[in-house]
Amino acid sequence: MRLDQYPLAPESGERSSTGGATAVAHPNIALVKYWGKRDDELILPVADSLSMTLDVFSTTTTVRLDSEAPVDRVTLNGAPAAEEPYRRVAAFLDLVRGRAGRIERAVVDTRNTVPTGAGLASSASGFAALAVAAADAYDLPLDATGLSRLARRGSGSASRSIFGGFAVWHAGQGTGVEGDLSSYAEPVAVGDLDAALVIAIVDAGPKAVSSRVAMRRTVDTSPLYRPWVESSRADLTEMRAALLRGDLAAVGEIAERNALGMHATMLGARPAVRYMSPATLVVLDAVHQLRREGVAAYATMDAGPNVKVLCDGADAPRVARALRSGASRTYIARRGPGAGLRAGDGLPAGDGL
Ligand code: 2P0
Repeated sequence: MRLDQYPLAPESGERSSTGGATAVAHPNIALVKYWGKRDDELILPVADSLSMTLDVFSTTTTVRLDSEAPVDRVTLNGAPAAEEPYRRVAAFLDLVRGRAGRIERAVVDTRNTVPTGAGLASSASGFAALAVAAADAYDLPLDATGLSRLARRGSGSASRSIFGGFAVWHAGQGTGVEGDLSSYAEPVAVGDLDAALVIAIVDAGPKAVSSRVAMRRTVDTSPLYRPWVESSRADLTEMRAALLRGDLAAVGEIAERNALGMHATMLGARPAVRYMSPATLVVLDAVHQLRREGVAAYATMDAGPNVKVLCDGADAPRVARALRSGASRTYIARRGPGAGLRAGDGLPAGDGL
């Protein structure tokens, strides 16, 4: 038994003297899902969730302070950010400035390596990288827990991308300050496990309903929501035990039923939200066929039609081949590192990156 081998986020104790910082973070895939908030403003979830941080599709974000600038400037992959992402990044910077007692505006440059049009969300890696870079640039001293709480305010799932390997995001208790202080992620102890996630892209188009809107509608209108939350709490307890045992089959079974249950809550919403497409079901059938052939492969899906298949690292190439019946592209991901500062630009180095 060990805590995960990957480094925690660095404490942002190393100060940059240049008024800027660059950070790198990776996306994570939840094996026990976050679906539903009890507080939209503070991004406090209804239940705990648990994820694996990936070693692919990193986000690199640079935050430079500009004391002359009247407003923040934000570029995404080299182009000015659209209105909605700009608003979210500027609101996040306001939060950091408020905590740090600073007023300078920032120039934010974010680059995602997730393939363009792959239909994979980048808000987890995006806000984890922004939290680490902005905290350093504004001299806000935060440990890994503080960075996780801060990243949570940008996007809930970003709280988990502060950590490498497997991480649990605690829902915490209460609302207001009590809720804010008690809701953060931390690493999960795992046994001997060579887990891979094969990412099957079935549809690269933009989603019809954002996960934020779908989540709220599900909590407010789906009669299936509360029962899923109850079963998800039990899934989390069982998942932690399965990870500790290094029991990939149990981890996969729990992850698959948790994801299907989450999608059932959305189908029960009024009006229904359906992210699964016919191609999603073709991939799910291929996963069932793999199991019939004796391969331990288990599916999970997020707020979109793409499928991520958990399997042993040694089986990943075979699983990827089998999924191509329904998927246009596949990628193999393994456990990746936590978010951290990047060396270069005269800025201090982050741990392990
Ligand atoms: C998850 N998802 O646990 C779940 C499963 C999608 C399905 O976290 O509103 O972008 O910014 O907190 O983190 C996607 O939601 O939502 C997500 P906000 P977020 O990974």
